[in-house]
Amino acid sequence: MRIRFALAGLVAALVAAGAAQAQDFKPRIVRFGYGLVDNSNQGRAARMFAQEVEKASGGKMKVRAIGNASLGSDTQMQQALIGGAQEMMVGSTATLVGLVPEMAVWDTPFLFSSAKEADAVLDGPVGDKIKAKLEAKGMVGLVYWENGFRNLTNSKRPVARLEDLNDIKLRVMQNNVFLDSFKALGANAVPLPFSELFTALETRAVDGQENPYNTIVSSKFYEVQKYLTVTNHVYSPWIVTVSKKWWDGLSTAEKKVLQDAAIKSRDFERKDTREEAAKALADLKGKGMQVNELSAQEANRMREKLASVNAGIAKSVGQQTWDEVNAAVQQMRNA
Ligand code: TK8
Repeated sequence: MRIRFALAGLVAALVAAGAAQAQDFKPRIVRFGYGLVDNSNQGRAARMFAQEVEKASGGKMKVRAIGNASLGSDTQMQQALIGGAQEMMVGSTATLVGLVPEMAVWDTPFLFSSAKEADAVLDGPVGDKIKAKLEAKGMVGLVYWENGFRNLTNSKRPVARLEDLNDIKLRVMQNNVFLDSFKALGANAVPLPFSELFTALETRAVDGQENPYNTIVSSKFYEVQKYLTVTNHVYSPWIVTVSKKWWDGLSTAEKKVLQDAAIKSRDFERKDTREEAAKALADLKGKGMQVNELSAQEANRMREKLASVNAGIAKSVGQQTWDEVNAAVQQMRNA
């Protein structure tokens, strides 16, 4: 009799535990969109994130990593997140500037001089503060991933001097900092979504573009771009975001699974990106790209021209944000 009671109690406890778990995790499909091809640093990290979420939720949350901008360009996916039609994405912070002006601070030319500085500032208090501004716009920012230091490619000529940019029609991201920066350098800058870039280069609607080595490799830009100039003119972050409409309906346990997996994916993505970038230049040369570095003198001329956009960035992000970010960079440099 006693044993029977004990057993009944145990069963009841197990049922209760099961019910609690079932309440914590509902079966969910999470569409996670991104712009690059499946075989890219973005794709690899998206799949890693998907595995982590599935494992940590006991198979209840299934993340569908959907690349190639199949769900839309960065800005289209943002709108889908805001409206609640898509759950998650990763994309450039540069395309969020229209929603959160402070994001433009990450587009400041030569802001970071190393990945270590970028990690510390993006993952630190000011990075969090800017990320948190997305909530009022209908998105929740989880983590920053690395897109990386950007370099210039084109199909016209090697860019060795600033003047070589003069009649180059250059695709830039859809944001005023990039537009102003390349206008300041003398290029004919044209904003275009990334999803239209390969075709635009192939048909010569534009002559050039700028992106990290990894993307020049994964998007096969080497097939349509002959010249690569090592400029490292800006470090671009990516940011993993969630639809706030959808997020608000999740349990605490579900939110934690996404947050923890996002941090794991960030660490994985940065390591993977850096390893790939370290060998990408040799890859690109092997594919026939002609690579040149800028002389110290030309690099300085470029820096001086680009510094002219800083005042405009400070104004649009607000002096306080500008100062906080620059102080955080300085602190890293002095450490
Ligand atoms: C991918 C873009 C890309 C970015 C660009 O969707 O647009 O050039 O560097 O990574 O976000």
